[in-house]
Amino acid sequence: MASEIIKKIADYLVAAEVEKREVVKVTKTIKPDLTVEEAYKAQELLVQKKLDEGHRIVGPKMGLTSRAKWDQMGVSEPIYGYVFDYMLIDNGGVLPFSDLIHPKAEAEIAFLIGEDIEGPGITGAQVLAKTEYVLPALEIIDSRYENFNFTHTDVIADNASTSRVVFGNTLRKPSEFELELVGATLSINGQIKELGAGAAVLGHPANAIAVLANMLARKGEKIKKGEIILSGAITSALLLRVGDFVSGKFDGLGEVTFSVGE
Ligand code: OOG
Ligand code: MG
Repeated sequence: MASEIIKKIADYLVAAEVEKREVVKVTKTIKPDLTVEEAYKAQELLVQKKLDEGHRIVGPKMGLTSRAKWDQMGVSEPIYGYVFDYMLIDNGGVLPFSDLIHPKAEAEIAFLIGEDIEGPGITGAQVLAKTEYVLPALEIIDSRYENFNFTHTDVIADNASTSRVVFGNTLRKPSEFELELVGATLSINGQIKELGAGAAVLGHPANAIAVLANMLARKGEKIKKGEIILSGAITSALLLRVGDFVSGKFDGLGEVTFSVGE
């Protein structure tokens, strides 16, 4: 049974998301000594609340897996969270700004998993062997904390800032690529703002999925066939404004776009 304080943290963060309201971080308000284990417990409760409301999990996601993100956020430890079906936006679609708090966009490579992956001891090569397809994605993160100001455990409890995802339409077999060499650009209104390559993500994006499998194993869980998993942002995230047209281009994987509406 989760303690009252862990329940309070989950309720605090769900309310912030639903009410589209930024809140002061948990380690400043509810529990200054929040541990990693307690933070994932709070995240689990938050995920369960969404499942109870009838939402479905698309897959787990990895975050904070590149130096660009570590430098931007001041937290340099990979984390995971969960993407739900209500978070999906069609490629080329519109993100209503008023649905969110202070959204930022990130370019990521996603993995469609072909076979269960159960840690511990999983390597990037094993992940690739069990990956059906890779596809490009833009993640829209929206920390529930004011100014995206958080510690490692705060952001874990907040479901790793997960908010919306746009998947691209190009699915390719991972064996057709050297994914670490796939170049990516992130543009707003036709101007390239960030650029990088797959290798920015722990040397190879498959390594991020391996880390995930090994983290889940500590709780007796595994990556499941059919899940679509984000491997984490290649570059730092860009703050969005109403009217922005956002494009991520990935060498060999095409383009993913969305517009920011009111
Ligand atoms: C945490 C989420 C990070 C990524 O791809 O690194 C993330 C944050 O920066 O708010 O999704
Ligand atoms: Mg991300």
